[in-house]
Amino acid sequence: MSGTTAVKAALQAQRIETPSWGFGNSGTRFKVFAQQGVPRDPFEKLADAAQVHAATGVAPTVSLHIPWDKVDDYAALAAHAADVGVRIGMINSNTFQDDAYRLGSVAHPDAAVRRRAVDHLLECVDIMDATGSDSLKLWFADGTNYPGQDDIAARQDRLAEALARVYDRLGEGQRMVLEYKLFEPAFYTTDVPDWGTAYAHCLKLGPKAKVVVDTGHHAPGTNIEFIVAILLREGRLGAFDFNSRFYADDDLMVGAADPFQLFRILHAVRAGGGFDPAAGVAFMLDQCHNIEPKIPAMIRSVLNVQEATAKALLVDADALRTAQLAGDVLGANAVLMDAYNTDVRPLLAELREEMGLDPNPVAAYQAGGYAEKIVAERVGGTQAGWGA
Ligand code: PSV
Ligand code: MN
Ligand code: MN
Repeated sequence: MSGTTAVKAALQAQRIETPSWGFGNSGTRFKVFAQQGVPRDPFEKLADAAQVHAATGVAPTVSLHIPWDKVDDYAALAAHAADVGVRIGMINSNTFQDDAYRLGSVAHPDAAVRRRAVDHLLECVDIMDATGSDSLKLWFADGTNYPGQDDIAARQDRLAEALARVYDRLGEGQRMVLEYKLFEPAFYTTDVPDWGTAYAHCLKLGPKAKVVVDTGHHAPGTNIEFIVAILLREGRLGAFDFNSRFYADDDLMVGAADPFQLFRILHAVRAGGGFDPAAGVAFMLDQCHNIEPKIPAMIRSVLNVQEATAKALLVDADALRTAQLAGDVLGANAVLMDAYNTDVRPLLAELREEMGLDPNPVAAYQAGGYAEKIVAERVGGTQAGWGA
């Protein structure tokens, strides 16, 4: 296989999962700007996600968020997904929107609240069984706002106990992925604030527990590619939640704020063997588009991941290794920059044509009439759950 053919094959094999909540109305805590034509139920969210897959050919799975995507019949939802051309991906739990969770969920001081949270997580595993999903994605809003509010270590004990109960419930072929976030909604301590805490819990749990790196969940200046390299090396990188941030958890389109950072991250993925399906790394988008049209923004995000992936795949690994081993600092850096500065859009356009797709997925979507159809058909779309 020539170099270009191998790069194209890897790009064609890459899968990028979209989030159901990225298709509903969303906003900040100041305002939700409702958009016309947004989905009214989980079935319509899947239909919109299918448009992203139809345009890009690499986004065949959709993450659900429970209870935002609660339905009576999950088998019917999975069947509908298949009808529109996608599959159900990860099941995201939600232990942050009930009044009971004011002081946390799985780390709450009250055992009754912890039980309620664990019951929800177990219900999510039931939904995995019913939909055929293989991954439970956990993000906890747990933490404290004031020094002394609760015991830091005791909260870790409660968290570990809850995670162990859910881990034990996982079936054959199922896994859990644990996401960390530096801060927010808690401001003093967060119970899973960083990759080290997530990794420590995963290590204790066992091989079916892995870490999620949400690119928006770090302090400014954090070297995310270093974290990626370490987690891959330890076999504990479970998934990415891709998005961009300028200040906090802004959830903007991935690759919009810092395309070079995205490239560096994906270079670390490649260097650590993370594009090999056997590594089990899921590439997902976790974004909410508040002011821009949602489906084209999701398509654009998929393209941004593809462009950064293509550049990472174009890094001349042999030349890089030679320069590194020779201590050629400038030469090694130049190998990386050459790849980053390559315009990969023609290569991707060519690949799409080979896949029977339009070379310009955003334009193809816009010309397809779907946006006009949903505006006409759907009245009263629901909010994704954020920023009310
Ligand atoms: C909250 O920060 C968050 O954005 C996390 O990144 C989760 O993955 C997502 O919400 C969905 O629960
Ligand atoms: Mn996330
Ligand atoms: Mn987030």
